[in-house]
Amino acid sequence: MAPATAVAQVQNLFKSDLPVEKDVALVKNEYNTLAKSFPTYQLDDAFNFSPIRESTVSRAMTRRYFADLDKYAESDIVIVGAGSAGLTAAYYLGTRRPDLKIAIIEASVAPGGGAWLGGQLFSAMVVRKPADAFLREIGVPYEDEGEYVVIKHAALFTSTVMARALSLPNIKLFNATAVEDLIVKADQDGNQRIAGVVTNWTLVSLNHGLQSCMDPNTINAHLVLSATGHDGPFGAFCVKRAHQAGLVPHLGDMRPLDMNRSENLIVKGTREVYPGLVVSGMELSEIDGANRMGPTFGGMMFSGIKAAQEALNVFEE
Ligand code: 48N
Repeated sequence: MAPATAVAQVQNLFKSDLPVEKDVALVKNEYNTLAKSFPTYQLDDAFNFSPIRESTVSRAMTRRYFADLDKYAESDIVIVGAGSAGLTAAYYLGTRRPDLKIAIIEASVAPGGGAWLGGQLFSAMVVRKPADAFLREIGVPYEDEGEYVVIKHAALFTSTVMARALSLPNIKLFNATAVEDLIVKADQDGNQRIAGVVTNWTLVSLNHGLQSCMDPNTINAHLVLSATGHDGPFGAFCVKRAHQAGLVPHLGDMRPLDMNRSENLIVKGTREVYPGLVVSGMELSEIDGANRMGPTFGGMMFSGIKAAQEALNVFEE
C-alpha cells in the first residue's frame, strides 16, 4: 500500500482528537492490519547507508540548480513571494496550465510568508466560507464552524499547498532569492510593460551597502504575478518599486483592520496594476489603501486564485 494511502487510512481511523491510545484500543484489530502495510525500518547495528563521495552530493545539487536557472531564465510567469497568496496562485496556474513554465521567487529560506501561524503566533487558521472549497480541492482537513472553518494548524495549510504546487513539473521555487528590481520592455508600439524580474541572493540584496557592484541576475517572463505581502524587509516590494519608477501613480497605504470589508476588497481588487504586473494578496492593500483583515486567510487564497485567472487572461490575449 502506498504510504500516502496508509497515512490517509490512519487519519481516517483516528477520526477524532481522542487520545491515540483510546482510539488504538477501539480499533486495535483494524489498526493492526493496517500497521502491517507500513514498511519496516531495521535500524540495528548491521544497518549502513549506501556509500557516497562528497563531490557526488555537490554535483547532484549544483547540476540541477544551474540547469533550473538556465531553464527558467525564460519563464512564462514569475510569481514573486511564496506566501498564502503566491503559493495558491502557483498551485492554480500549475494545475490549470501545465504547459506554462512558472518560477516562484521567495526571499526567505522558508517559503510560506505569514501563513505558518494563524495570528499572534497562535496555531489555528481561520478561513471564511466559501474559501473552504479550496481547502477541499487540495485536501486540507478542517473543522466546520458554520460561516467559517478552522484548520487545526496554519502550517497544515501552508505545507499542503506548497507540497501540491512544488510537486508540479512546470513549477520551480527559487527560495533565499530576492527580486530586487523589475525588467521593463517597450512593445512594438512603444508601450512599456513589465517583462521579468531582477534577482539576487537575499543575503546579498540585504547587504548592498557592504560591497560595491554585487550585480544581480535576471529572469525574462511574459508576466509577473507579485504577492509580496505587506510585512517584512521586502513587504509590498513590486508595487513600491513600480511607484518609485513612476509606473503606478500612487500608493494607498494599508488601512486599519476591517475584516468584513477587506477580504472582499482584496479579492475583487486583485488585478493587473500595470501591463505585465498582476498584484495579489496583502501587497494589494499597499497600492489600493485597502483595510487589513487580520488573522483570516480566505481572502489570500481567493486573491491568489483571482491573480492566476487575471494572469491567464493577460497571457491568452
Ligand atoms: O504571507 P505574505 O506576507 O503575503 P500574502 O499576501 O501571501 O499573505 C498575507 C497574509 O499572510 C497576511 O498578512 C494576513 C492575512 N494578515 C493580514 C493583516 O491584516 O495583518 O508573503 C509574502 C512573501 C514572503 O514570504 C516574503 O518573504 C516574500 O513574499 N517576498 C519576496 N520574495 C522575493 N522577493 C521580494 N522582493 C519579496 N518581497 C516579499
